[in-house]
Amino acid sequence: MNKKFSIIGVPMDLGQNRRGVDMGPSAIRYAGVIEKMERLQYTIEDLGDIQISRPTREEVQTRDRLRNLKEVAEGNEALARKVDEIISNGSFPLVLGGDHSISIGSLAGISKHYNNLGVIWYDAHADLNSADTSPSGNIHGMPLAVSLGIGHENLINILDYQPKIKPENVVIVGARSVDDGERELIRKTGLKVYTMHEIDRLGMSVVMSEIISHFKDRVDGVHLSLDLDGLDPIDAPGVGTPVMGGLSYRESHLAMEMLEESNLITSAEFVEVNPILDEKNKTAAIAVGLISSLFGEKLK
Ligand code: 6HN
Ligand code: MN
Ligand code: MN
Ligand code: MN
Repeated sequence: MNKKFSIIGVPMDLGQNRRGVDMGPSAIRYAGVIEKMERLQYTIEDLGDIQISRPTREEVQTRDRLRNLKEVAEGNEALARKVDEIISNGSFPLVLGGDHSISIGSLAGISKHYNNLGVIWYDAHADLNSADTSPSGNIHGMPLAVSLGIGHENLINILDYQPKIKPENVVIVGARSVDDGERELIRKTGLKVYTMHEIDRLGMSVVMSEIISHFKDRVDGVHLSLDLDGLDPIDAPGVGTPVMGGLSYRESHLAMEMLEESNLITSAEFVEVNPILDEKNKTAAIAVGLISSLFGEKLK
């Protein structure tokens, strides 16, 4: 794996309506992400945070089916340019969120560098909504659809190309809260989804083996988009949209270790850590634990 890492924080909370997730990058830094990575002997640079502008009061009052569209689009444009630059410099982008709307910018910046980018979407949700199907108007429920080229033009056209990814290159892991419109899109596109049901039946080890062989020799890079709400709220309580019956810390840890061994991952993001809703920064600490496993921390 690439030995040079660039951390970029995205204090974005405008893709949903609970404040606090903008402090996610600080919480993950405070939980020791840099020190951990340095102990793993990586060269690591912290590029600080992308600046996110706040909506005016008038904008907040007139918000509609796409809450804070303007600010979310602008923030993602800036993130996309930064991630693009990181990869051009030969470094591995590690993006810290922020709500999941930031995947729009991450994938825009990353996918430019690949012909066939694979994506692992580790999440309780499918994030496949658009303005017409969304039950909430929250853009953090839309980034996977946007990256497939479905959604508002200001979001799908970031960095002036689309779509960013192809449906056959996407795998969702941990889904247990999927809206009707999302289900229809999954059926239409044939997108690969491992729901909790399949993970319970097969076990995480088999699921990850299948995903790894699905991607091997088919893609030229794999982005891991890990939403901490993919984990069970007992393990990861500090998230804005918790759903019971999720993946355990141990299963997630195993998944990261298997991905590390596969050598497939070329970029990653950890999103939706909300320290205001957390218990003593536990969810940020779990994010750091998973990041360490993904980058090769071994017990012996
Ligand atoms: N996330 N499907 C719901 C919505 O509002 O579209 C929840 C989305 C959650 C998004 O956790 O990143
Ligand atoms: Mn998500
Ligand atoms: Mn989620
Ligand atoms: Mn381990």
